[in-house]
Amino acid sequence: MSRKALIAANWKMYKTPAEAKAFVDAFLPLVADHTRDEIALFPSPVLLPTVVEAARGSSIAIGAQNIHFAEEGAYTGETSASQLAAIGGTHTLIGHSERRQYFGETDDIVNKKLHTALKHGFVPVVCIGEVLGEREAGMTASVLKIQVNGAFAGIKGLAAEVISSIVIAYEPVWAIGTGKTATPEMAADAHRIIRAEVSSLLGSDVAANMRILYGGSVKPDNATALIGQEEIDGALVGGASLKPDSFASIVKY
Ligand code: G2H
Repeated sequence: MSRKALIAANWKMYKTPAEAKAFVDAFLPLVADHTRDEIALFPSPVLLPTVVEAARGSSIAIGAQNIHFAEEGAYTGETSASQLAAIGGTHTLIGHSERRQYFGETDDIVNKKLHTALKHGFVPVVCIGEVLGEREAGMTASVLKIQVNGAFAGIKGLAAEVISSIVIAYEPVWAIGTGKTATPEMAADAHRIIRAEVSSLLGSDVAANMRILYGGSVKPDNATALIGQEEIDGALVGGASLKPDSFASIVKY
């Protein structure tokens, strides 16, 4: 089964509009000939119009780091799917561990956001992963299964072409921004667990086609070993995506 890799930059709460534009202007020439993989940038909401405009005409996809599940309403500080679509965003992260840890996002909220994202035709990147204590307690597989089941509740009834847009990002929380990376074998093991759970929930064809990215301290010097794994279909990159040359070298792993 051949799945086109997605290499995605999660800029978190970094960059001004001027810095974001300078990144795109420098980055586009570095990947102009790169067609092997899909590339996406996930900037802060305030940067989205600038980045969409700077990347216009390129094959780079632009997405939000978060959307609200409601269509609109009195949700101070939040961004709706319609607002994202209106400024040209096509992708969204859902349930990043920092959203779960600092903003109280539960599997139920992740599930609601996934339904909203799919309804609006976005490519949703659903983030899951275990914390250090769970890994050390031998709970990695059970945590991942609970997160997959929670995120995908009610998804089975949707049309196949809608389901096929879903991407999962496996991000072991203990490897995020810490410099610690899961070994390629550890990551691949987790991806097999996730794919098996998707298979039992949504069927083997859906599971075989679903892209599962790895995230957590991906850098130019470990990208090849990680993304080169048969089970790993790309990367969600934080710190090492902030500089054009660094992110371009990960794209070209
Ligand atoms: C994990 C990752 C991007 P980093 O959060 O989602 O960040 O590469 O800095 O660990």
